[in-house]
Amino acid sequence: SSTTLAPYKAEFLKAATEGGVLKFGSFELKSKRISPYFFNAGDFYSAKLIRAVSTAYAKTLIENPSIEFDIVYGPAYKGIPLATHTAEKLGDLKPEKYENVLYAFDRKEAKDHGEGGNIVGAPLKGKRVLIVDDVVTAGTAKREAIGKIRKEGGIVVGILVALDRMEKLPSPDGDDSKPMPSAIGEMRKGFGFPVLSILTLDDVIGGLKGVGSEEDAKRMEEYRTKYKASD
Ligand code: OMP
Repeated sequence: SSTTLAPYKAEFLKAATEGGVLKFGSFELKSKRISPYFFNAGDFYSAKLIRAVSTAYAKTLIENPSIEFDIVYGPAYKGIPLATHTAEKLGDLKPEKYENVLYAFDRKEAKDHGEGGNIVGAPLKGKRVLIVDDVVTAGTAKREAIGKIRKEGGIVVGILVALDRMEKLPSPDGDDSKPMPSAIGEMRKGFGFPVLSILTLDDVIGGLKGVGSEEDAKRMEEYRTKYKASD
């Protein structure tokens, strides 16, 4: 609940809400679900919001010291600034541990001239890679990122996102009314490495109580119930 949210998480939620990163309305998701809210990490485009983002990502990693990594990797496009800012903030907040941390990201299109290749930044081969991304809904984009990193010889050791939307996996037959397990829960079980989120949908709904509009909060609660996981 909002009362137990760590201060850096509460500040991140406040920045995302005030900065218009968290939007209310009607949005079609990658999964085709129609959501009354959308978290657009592409809208963290001011110096103030970048600081809120890099602080929240870096502090989450500092608070989970058992996840050891060489490279912070952000999937194109929205993961790219997340990776560079997180790496910079890690080195800033805890240089004794993170000063030599590296970053990398992928190209959406392979480059066939110049230096070539699909990866920009630190070479992934044999390195421990931490993926930073925006949101987990179904986990599809994260599976693609893992595949790309492994193809380059990188070892994925964890994923960190801003928001866990707490949704169930899509049903294979497309019938979303069927009970299905949690998307992030299945990622955690299947991947064998930690999948962290700074905020969950519960945190967001709890944090909006008495702040945002009653109507938005009610529609978010209805959506949460509709796509709630069976486990
Ligand atoms: P997966 O859960 O890995 O399929 O990723 C969902 C992707 O959808 C995210 O990486 C975003 O690109 C996008 N998305 C958002 O950015 N914000 C949201 O609130 C919801 C989605 C989404 O479409 O589910």
